[in-house]
Amino acid sequence: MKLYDHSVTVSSKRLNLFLKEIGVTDIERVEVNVREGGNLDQSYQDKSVNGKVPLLELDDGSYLSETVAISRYFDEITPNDLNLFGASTLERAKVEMWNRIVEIDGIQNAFQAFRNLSGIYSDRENCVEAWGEEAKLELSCSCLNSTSNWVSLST
Ligand SMILES: N[C@@H](CCC(=O)N[C@@H](CS)C(=O)NCC(=O)O)C(=O)O
Repeated sequence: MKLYDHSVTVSSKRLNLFLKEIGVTDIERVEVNVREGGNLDQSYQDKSVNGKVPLLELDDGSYLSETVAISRYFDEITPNDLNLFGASTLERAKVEMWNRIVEIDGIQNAFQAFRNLSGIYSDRENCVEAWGEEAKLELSCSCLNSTSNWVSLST
């Protein structure tokens, strides 16, 4: 197996935190500098359905994209009793609920605010300042900013 990632990015950090937690340390890695366009060339695009990092290359030559999908894969092939995706029907449903809220209301808005306001990917997309401002506002108004929700997230 080979993991393509760019360690400074949020999605790679998110996956690497998960891997560290379940004790996966000995995986071959390829650093793809997405900020310099390392993910834009055809050979990378051919491997990845969304053209982003992280990306896992499996031993049979197939590929898996998306942080949560890759985390789930490692969780199932790595013996551990942490049950980070939940141990019961209700726990698994709650993990799924929070994952979707964090991704849709949190990470997506944070990404759009960062990308559109900083212009970091202006080599590959139109950066729209108003979109960045709106995403920043959405993030600050989202249910993720409620202290009581943080308490239930951690329990
Ligand atoms: N939903 C995807 C998001 C992946 C993603 O957006 N990765 C960013 C880095 S955080 C990336 O590769 N950006 C390069 C680009 O958009 O060209 C996941 O969780 O894996």
